[in-house]
Amino acid sequence: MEREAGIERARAWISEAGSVAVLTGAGVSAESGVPTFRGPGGLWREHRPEDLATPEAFARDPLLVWEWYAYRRELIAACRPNPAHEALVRLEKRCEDMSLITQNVDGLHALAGSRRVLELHGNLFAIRCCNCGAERQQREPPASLPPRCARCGGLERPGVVWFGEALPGQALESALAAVRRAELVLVVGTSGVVWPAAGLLQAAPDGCRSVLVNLEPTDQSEQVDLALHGKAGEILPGIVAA
Ligand code: BV8
Ligand code: ZN
Repeated sequence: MEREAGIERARAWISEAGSVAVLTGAGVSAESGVPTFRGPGGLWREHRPEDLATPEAFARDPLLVWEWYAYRRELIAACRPNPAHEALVRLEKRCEDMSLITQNVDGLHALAGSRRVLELHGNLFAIRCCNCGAERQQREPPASLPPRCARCGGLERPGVVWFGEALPGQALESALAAVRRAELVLVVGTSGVVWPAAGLLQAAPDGCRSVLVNLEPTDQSEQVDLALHGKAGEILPGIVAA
């Protein structure tokens, strides 16, 4: 289908749906300057995730892992929401029941003004004590690396979900419930390879329509009713227009 016709169809489906679940990945923030993980220039091209984004890596070398996160925190602190994030804010305002489920740790949905965001993989600006569990939000760089807990002196870690770790239970349950009651699921800017987030689309009920927005086809393109290829920052403003 021609792109304009696809956008038109998605726009009609969205305006008919009472309940919408949106699943986002790194591609939604690409136009803000946040590097994606697996594409050209993706973060995993230079670093193996198993070297840096696992509890084992952190146990082995907390300073190395923290240096990588400090670099990403600094890069992302300078990034601003783009028209894709902004379109999803408008959709939330208009839609009776919308859930924004994100794998992103950059916080840009909230910064854009989305009120209800389910962060499945945590947040880059959260810092949690490995010893007492105290968690804080801090955008400024830690004074020294690796940071230590002000309460108990324990080693602190980034408040993100690493490979092999369970996702935050409440966020995952709410995400699953949102997809199960959705009349439309919109999947934006994710390669769809990281579980359990990648499995959420399959929880959509019979009769639920599904739309995918991505620069290129992914494994999930086959699973949706409509796949739109192009930049999220160009396509989303079109499909949520009143
Ligand atoms: C768990 C946070 C169990 C930290 C991240 C083998 C088979 C199946 C599963 C597994 C397996 N081996 C292991 C697993 C499980 C594993 C997994 O899925 N591995 C995969 C890789 C095989 N999953 C886990 O370990 C999860 N936990 O299973 O726990 C458990 C249960 C109970 C008790 C204990 C344990 C935890 C996964 C969390 C991993 N954390 N990061 C950090 O950021 O440092 S994952 C990382 O990938 C990112 O955070 C991101 O959220 C996630 C997904 O990536 P995407 O967002 O999709 O990004 P990607 O770069 O891949 O794609 C970007 C897309 O955008 C592309 O398609 C591109 O075309 C598109 N794009 C680019 N520009 C644009 C665009 N689209 C539109 N517009 C544009 N402008
Ligand atoms: Zn502590």
